[in-house]
Parts: sequence; C-alpha cells; structure tokens
Amino acid sequence: MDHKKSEELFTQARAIIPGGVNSPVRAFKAVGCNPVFIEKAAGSKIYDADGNEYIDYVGSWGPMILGHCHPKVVEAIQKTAASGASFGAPTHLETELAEMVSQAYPNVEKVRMVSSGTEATMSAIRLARGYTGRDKILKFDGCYHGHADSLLVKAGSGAATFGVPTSPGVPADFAKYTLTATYNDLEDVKKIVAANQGEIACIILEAIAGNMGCVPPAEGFLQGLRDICTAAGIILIIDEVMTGFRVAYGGAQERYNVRGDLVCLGKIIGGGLPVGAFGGKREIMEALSPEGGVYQAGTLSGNPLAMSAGITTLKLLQEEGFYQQIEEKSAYLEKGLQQVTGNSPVATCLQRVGGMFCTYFQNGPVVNFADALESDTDAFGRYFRSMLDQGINLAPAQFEAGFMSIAHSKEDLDRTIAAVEKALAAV
Ligand code: KE4
Repeated sequence: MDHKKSEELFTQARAIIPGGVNSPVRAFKAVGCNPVFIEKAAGSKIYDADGNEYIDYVGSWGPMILGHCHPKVVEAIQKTAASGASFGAPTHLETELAEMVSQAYPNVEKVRMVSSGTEATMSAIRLARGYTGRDKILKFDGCYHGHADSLLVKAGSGAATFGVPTSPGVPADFAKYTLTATYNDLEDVKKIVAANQGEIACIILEAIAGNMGCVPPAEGFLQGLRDICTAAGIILIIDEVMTGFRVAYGGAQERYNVRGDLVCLGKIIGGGLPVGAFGGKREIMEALSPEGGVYQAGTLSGNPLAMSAGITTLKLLQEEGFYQQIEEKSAYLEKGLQQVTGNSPVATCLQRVGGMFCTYFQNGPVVNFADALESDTDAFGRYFRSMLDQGINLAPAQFEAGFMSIAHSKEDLDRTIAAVEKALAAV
C-alpha cells in the first residue's frame, strides 16, 4: 500500500503537534510504523489520505458502534448545528440524554454531562472524596480511566501501599493517595481495604478491562467488590466509558447484574462527538455543585451537537435485535479467527465480551495486567503491520481492545479472517 500522502501529513503534523498526534496511541509507536492519516469513513470502512480503504475495528476507540457516518446521526448533527453549536446555557437535549442514560442504568438517578471520559472519572472521584470525606482511592493495575493526575499511578514498591506516578508531572504527593490492586484478585482488595480502614473514598474499575486488551471479570469478582464497598462505606465507581452501551444496552452492569454507586460513561453516548458523563445515586450526585459543595464545571458540557448525536445513537441501539446482531457478527469473527490461529505455530489467545475483543500474542489466558504483559508485543507489531497492509485497521497496540460495529458485513468478516491467516504467516 502507498502511504506517501500520510507520510507527508505526518511530517507536517510533527512540526506543530507533539508526536504529530492529539492522543499518543494514534502515533503507532507501539506497532513500529508511522500512522496513516484518515480522510473519511463510511459504515465499516475508513479511508486514508492516499485513498486506501480499511475495514475498521477501532471505531474511534469504541463510539462508532453504528458504523461511521450513520445517516440518521449525521442528519441529527447537521439539524442541531443549524440552530447553533453551543450556548453555554441549558437545553432540553441534555435532559433527554440524561433520562435515556438513567433508563439504561437504573442505579443512575442523576447524571452530569462532561466532554470526555477523563473528565467523567476525574469528577466522579472528586465527588466520591467530597461525599465521603476520605482521600484515598483504589484502582487496578492495567485499568485506564483517562489521564487525571490521581489515575496515572501504579503500585508503590515493596510494602509501601502508596502509589507512585507513572508520568512525569504527577507530584508524588498526589500519587500517594492512590492505592492499586491486582485485577480479578478479591483477596488483594480485601487486604488493602483492611490496611486502610475508613480512609478509602472509592474503588474504581473497568467492569471489563479494555485497556489491557480484553479481560473479563472473574466469576464473583464484581459482586465481591460490591459487597466490600457496601460493608466499608466505600463508593464503587464502575467506569463504563468503553463498555457502556457496548456489551449490552445497559453496559457491563446489565450483563453482570452488578451496580455501582457511581457510573462513568463516554464514547458511544456521544455518537462520535466529544462527550462524557457520570451519574449515580441521588444523595451522592446532589453533593455536586451547584446543589452541593463539590465543584465541577465545563464550558462545553452537554454540548447540543454531542447530545443530538448521542440521543440519535442510543435510539438506534434500542432497535430490536441490535445487540444480538453485534454478538452474532463478533462470534462469527471469533470462530473464524480461532480456526486460522489454531493452525498457526504462533501462540495467540483471543478474548472477547460481546462486540469488544483482543488477540493476545501469547498462550493466555489473561486475567490481569501481569498476564497481559507476557504478550509478545513485537509479534503483535508485525501482525498489525501486515493487517494494515491488507486493508484491516486494528487498534495499534497489543493492550487495546478492538470493536465490532453493526455495519460490518459477512464479507468484511471473511476478508478479516483471511487476512489474519496471511498475517500470522508473516509474524
Ligand atoms: P477519554 O478522556 O479518552 O474520552 O476517556 C478516557 C477513558 C476512560 N475510561 C476508559 C475505560 C477508557 O477506555 C478511556 C479511554 N480509552 C482510550 C482507549 N483505550 C482512548 C484512546 C486514546 O487514549 O486515544
């Protein structure tokens, strides 16, 4: 494939944008090649600046579950834009989307709209701290909740339960309030909670860990966390920015029937426009400004264009059999991949929940971050480059999830399966 135009655009971008991208993973550093610049998209396809077509499994990192440029979503954005892009004042659209979120998540009695998943989780954590009067938070290694300071933290060394920053610019003092546990390990959580009694404001997690590939919760893990939080007066924050409206209309919480005290959303609820949201129990949400003292704000929070795109998207997701079709397409792809990878000498392990999945370059299974790190990331890089060259756009990193859309056809899936067989031979 010719990427001449993308190379030119990348050189131009790097002169004025750090790394040439506005989000690091897009730079393709994890897969050993330069990024392609995308010009347009439609349905299951994206098209780069050189006119190459790709079957797309990134879907803007989750939002495009309807496929790109769904006519009804485009029409809703255009119609709303004709009345004004943003007012800095309340609109009925924000109420409509908030009501739809609450109908999908019965544990969400009130919702605050923001403009990204990072804002949603950052604000939910501040709310949990403000509501409980406690400072410490507990997260899980391998879970990503956006780039707020208190979340760019990993387990401290040795016995120290204090977190240490994973990024320059995060003061050690900020990180020390963040505790980290091993995903799917309830005993680890119990130990940390017991060692920090009365000091932990919240436990935050991805109910399906989509930022270390695709790691489902172990049997009893989510309910165990729910019970620990209830007993210790800890707020359970379930970060469904990725899984919300992805693995079921009511997200992972519907799938596993475990309810958080606060829920964070993003991606799909904006239909591809910048959006995030957090919501939960009334008595907690009412601690939020202007009703309560916990401050949180945003110029473009509840932006009319994003609300219209989100409302239209969720209405289409409610159509009969939508998630059944996503499941069928994803299961068909999984079955085909298992057939071709089964014949390959390269060790791979495919893990999937609904329309999100990951092929790890290792034997697996992967139940936590330490397992995920066992993957052969160089092999993944060779696989990624071969797939891209064959017109298949995968997430450009081993520790990311791929996403199915309703627009992916059987022909797309068969082409993908054939490309995998060829790519594995190249690995
Ligand atoms: P944003 O701030 O990127 O909208 O959302 C942060 C976030 C929060 N919670 C979860 C579970 C998430 O997956 C994310 C963001 N996901 C990444 C993909 N792994 C976004 C891609 C990127 O960083 O460019």
